[in-house]
Amino acid sequence: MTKPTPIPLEPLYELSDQALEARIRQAKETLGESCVILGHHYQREEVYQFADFTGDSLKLARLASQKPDARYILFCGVHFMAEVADILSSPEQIAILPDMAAGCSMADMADLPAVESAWQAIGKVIDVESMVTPVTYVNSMADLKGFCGDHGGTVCTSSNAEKVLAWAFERREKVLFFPDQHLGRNSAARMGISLDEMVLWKPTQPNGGLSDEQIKKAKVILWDGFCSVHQMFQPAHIDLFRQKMPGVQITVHPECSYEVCQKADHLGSTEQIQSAVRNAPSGSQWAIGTELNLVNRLKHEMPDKEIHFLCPTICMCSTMFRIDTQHLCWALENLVAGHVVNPISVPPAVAASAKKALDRMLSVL
Ligand code: CIZ
Ligand code: SF4
Repeated sequence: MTKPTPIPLEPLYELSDQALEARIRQAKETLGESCVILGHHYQREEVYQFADFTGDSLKLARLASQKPDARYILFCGVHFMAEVADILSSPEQIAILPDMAAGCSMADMADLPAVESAWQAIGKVIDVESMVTPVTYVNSMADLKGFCGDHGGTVCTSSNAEKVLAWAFERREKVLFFPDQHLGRNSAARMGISLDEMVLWKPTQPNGGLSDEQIKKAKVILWDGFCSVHQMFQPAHIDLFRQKMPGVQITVHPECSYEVCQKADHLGSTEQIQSAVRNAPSGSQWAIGTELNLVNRLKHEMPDKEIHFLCPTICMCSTMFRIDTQHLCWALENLVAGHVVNPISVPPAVAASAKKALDRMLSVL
């Protein structure tokens, strides 16, 4: 049998929005239960409307694993999210990322060779295997989750970082946290760990830019990574809102800086921000510090509340934005034609190690 030729992407850019949407609907209907479309909170509206399930990365990956009839898991999100869906789903299921260029700049800030060399360097100063638990934010490559799985470590999300850190400290006295310094710092600070007990590991500098003494004294070693979207929010933006709107409640994502999180009224993951605002009384005023698409959606959904974007400039996840209706249509129509484009397949050995780390996280939720 000859292999079907993939349908090309380019001609889809010549279609009108209506024509494109009609074709997506048609392909979705033809595929029926065999394909589940997942839409992350940061996804643009044109794509989000086609999602069968919406949520944060972990909720979506777990939902996909509970849908064994769905042979295809089309993840409208970014690369690490599709990897987690692949790891948590059954071997028969195939995770698809409609555009392979939809990565995460934060996830790219820590790679396996750099983390392994940090582990070795720390190991020259202290007994790393018995003293340090590696914890990776879910926004990381699968092989880093595998590293954590193989070294007694775990994974966290922005919803459960404090619980996961508590789990880690029950086992070993120190944590190496990557790639996001802010989530690590903000979560540890909320557990009562002082900033003096945290150090920043700079992967491009010898010994992470730290003295042996600093490594010995630290409780938390934070990787020097960050989210380019959430770092745009500044303490001055909060001051401005408080001046203009004395009753405003400020809620921000823990990927924002320590200074911003300290000034906010509430900190939370995308799911937590969403429920805080949904559960608030009608007429309440909010300024929200997270990705623009989510804030705009909440604004639209709750016209009875006054919802503002915390930053005066646009802060959007430009990599998530790469998933457009053209790529969604292209991926779906290729499935209809019997061709899987952009499958995300984590090598089995890496997936097994990463699953150990993910299972440890799921056991403490
Ligand atoms: O895990 C997720 O989906 C991300 C990236 C953030 C969040 O707070 O949900
Ligand atoms: Fe990555 Fe930041 Fe986009 Fe989240 S918002 S997916 S951390 S680049």
